[in-house]
Parts: sequence; C-alpha cells; structure tokens
Amino acid sequence: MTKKHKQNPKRKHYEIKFPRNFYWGTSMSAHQVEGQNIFNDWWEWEQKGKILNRQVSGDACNHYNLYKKDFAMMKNMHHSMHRLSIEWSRIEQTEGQFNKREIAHYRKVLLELKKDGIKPMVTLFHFTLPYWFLEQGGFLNPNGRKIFNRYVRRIVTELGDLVEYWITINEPYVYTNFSYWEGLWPPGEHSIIKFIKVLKELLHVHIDAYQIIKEVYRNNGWRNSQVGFAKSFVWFDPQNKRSIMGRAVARMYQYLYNKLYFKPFYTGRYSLLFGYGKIHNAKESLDFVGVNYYFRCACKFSVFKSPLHMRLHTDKTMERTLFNWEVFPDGLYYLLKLTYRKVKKPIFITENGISTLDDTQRISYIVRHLDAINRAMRDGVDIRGYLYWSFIDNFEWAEGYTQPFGLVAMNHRTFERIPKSSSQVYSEICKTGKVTDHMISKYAKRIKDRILR
Ligand code: IFM
Repeated sequence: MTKKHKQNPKRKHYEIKFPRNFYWGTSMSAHQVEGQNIFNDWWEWEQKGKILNRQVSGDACNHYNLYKKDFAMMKNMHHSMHRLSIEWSRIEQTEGQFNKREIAHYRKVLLELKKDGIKPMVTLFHFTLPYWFLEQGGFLNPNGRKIFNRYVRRIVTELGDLVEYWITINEPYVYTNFSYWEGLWPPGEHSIIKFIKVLKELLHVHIDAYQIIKEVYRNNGWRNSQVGFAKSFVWFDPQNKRSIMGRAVARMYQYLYNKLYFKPFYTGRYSLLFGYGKIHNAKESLDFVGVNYYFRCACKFSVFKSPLHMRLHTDKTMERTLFNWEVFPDGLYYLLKLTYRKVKKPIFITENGISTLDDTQRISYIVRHLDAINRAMRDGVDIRGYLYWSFIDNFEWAEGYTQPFGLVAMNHRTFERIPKSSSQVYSEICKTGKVTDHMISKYAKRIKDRILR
C-alpha cells in the first residue's frame, strides 16, 4: 500500500456536497440572447463593423420569443435560479417614454420563471445603453445618474413584486475598461480619465439604485429585496515569480482590481483612484456580492497597459480556453476568501464559465471550480449559489459568435437548441447538490489526487 492510502484510507470515495438550499442555475444578459435590440448603443456599434468578422447580434438566440422553451429546458435540468437582464433600451426607447408592451413582456418572462419554480436574479445594467442616452454622454453626463434612476424606479415598481434578487450593475471594471480605456466597446474611447470617472460614477449609480429599490419595496409593502452588484474578479500572479517588479505589479492589480471597489461598502469612504472622503449611504448599500470569475492573469511590468490587457501576457504552458484565458480554479478559492474576509456579505457566483469546443473540458472546468467554491464554504465563506455562464452559446460582444460558453448549442438558422453533455452532468449536480466521486475521477483527477494526498 502506498503512503498516501495509509494516511487517508477513508477518503478513497469522495464527493463534494452543497447545502440543500444552495441555488443552481445559469446567467445570461438581454442583448446577448434576446435578438433585435435595435435601440441600444451596441446595435449601432455593430452596424459600423466593429465586431470580429463584422458580425452583428441580429436575432441572437431569439430568446425574446423562445424564453418559454429555454425556461422549460432549465426546469428539466433542475435549475433553481436564473440570472437575466432587463434591456433598458426596450423599456425607454425614447427618452422619458416608458413602453408598456415591453414592460408587460418582462412581466411575462418573470411569471414564466415563477411557474417553472426558478428564482430570478435581475440585472438592471449589463453593458448596453439606450442609444439616446449614450448620445447624451451616458454616465459621463452630469444628469446621467438621474436618468438611470428614473428607469430603475419605474422598472422596480413594475416588476418588484416578482423579484427578490437584484443586480444593479454588471462588471463595472470590464465595462469602463473596454468602453473608455481600450476603446473596444461603444463609445470607443481611449481615456484613462474617463475610465476612472465612469467607474467612480458607477459606484454612485449602484448606491442610488440600492436606495431606490429599498424605498419602492417599503412603499409597496413587498417582502425583503436583496440587492448587490456583479463584479468581475481576476486572480493576478507575477509572470516571473522572482521578478520584484512583476510581484509588485501583481499585488497592485490584486488591490486595484479585486479589492478597491468594495472598500466604500465596509469603510464608508473612497480611496485612491476615486479620491478621499466619505460616501453617503455606501455602508448601507450592499446585501450580497456577485462574483464573476473566469481566469488568472500573469503580470509583468508594463506601463499603462489596462488590467484586462494583462491577460495577453499569461503563461503559455497553462491550460487555456478558446478565448485564450488561463484556467485557474484556485484563484476563485483565494478571491472568495479574500472578499468575504473584508466585505462580510453573502456571495453568489453570478458568473463562471468557459468558452471551448471541447465539452469534456467544460465539465472539468465546472467540477474544478465547484471544488474551489466548496473549499471556500468549508472555510466559512457564506456562498449561496452558483450560476454558470451561460445557458446557451450566445453573442460575445466584440468577439461576436466565436466564443461558445453555453451548456446548450444552437443552430443559428433554425434556433434549435442542442444540449451538450455538460448540460447533463451539470443537471445531475443541480438535482442532487453533489459532485460525485465518479465525476471527480473522470473529469478532475487532480482534485482526487489532492484529497488522497
Ligand atoms: O459574456 C460575458 C458577460 O456578458 C459578462 N461577463 C463575462 C462573459 C464572458 O466574457
């Protein structure tokens, strides 16, 4: 018998168990799946040929019309939660005029989820803006927040009785980085000053939206609402562990990218990039943290490269996705512990996923990340649910339809949904709340080796 087995004989059969009330499901956003979102800034941008291979979102996954079918599939896959976004540009096609038909559409969507026993988590801003709003400067406009607040108040008043979980903003850093620093997304700016300005403004956008949601719920006597925002997290390591500059850069990004944005929510104050001083209401404006995690970045010293640009420097020997992102589940474990220690709020994994043509790699990715989440939970981190990105292959922003993240594939001509084998394995996990010994042995052997060690 090997030393390993002598040390830990009972651990030969191993499974990863999650609590009974843990939420399981997937995440999507309106523009990426609905189709024909003709009133937003992305639609405009796409027509200018800005997307890879000059693709356009077009009919996307036709989810706007096929949502019932998609939810029925989710139900069959034992999902208990689904994250979706409301497309502001449908609701307010012209400034100040709210479209009743579109509001009624989203009510039907939410009622359908309810019928299927799937809890919605609703995002208010997921990268797209009404075109008229962008033309007025978007969130750089001194009145921008007020205009957004009006939309928030209206939508929460109309739909709040059907929603408990709200995400105010999706990935503020990713949005501002690509839109205002790297210029790859509308409005295509290259300004660090605007990047910081919008990023700071989005802090206030979140705080205002939080307060509005609470007020609307109070006024209507509705049950408690849970409000958070979804932040993208990246694990940063130095490319060369012996380089002092590399280590310093990795630490700096770790701080600027993963920690800084949360500081106001536990200190009530700004710091560094955002200036100094108190922020009104910040400490009372977060019920949970949405964690979006995909990859690790290996940093080396380079002046004024944006943080997300760093990923281009990653170590070539590591496992990659089709997006060229480095797979690193331990990063999620570290970030969950680090965030919870500071912020002390419940966490939802609001996005985690892989674009790959190899579905076995997808299953392995899910299993390994669930192991990382489970380890963090065993270390005391309060994690309430896991939402895989994404239910179906969809429109991946500047990369168009070239990044298959879905558990389900789609025929772009007929919109037929074609479940991949990962959807079956994930469905089994959602049904039982367990990653079985068989799954670990088959898809993530290294986890088992670690446990037996
Ligand atoms: O598709 C995006 C999503 O809109 C936001 N988070 C990352 C995903 C994959 O890139």
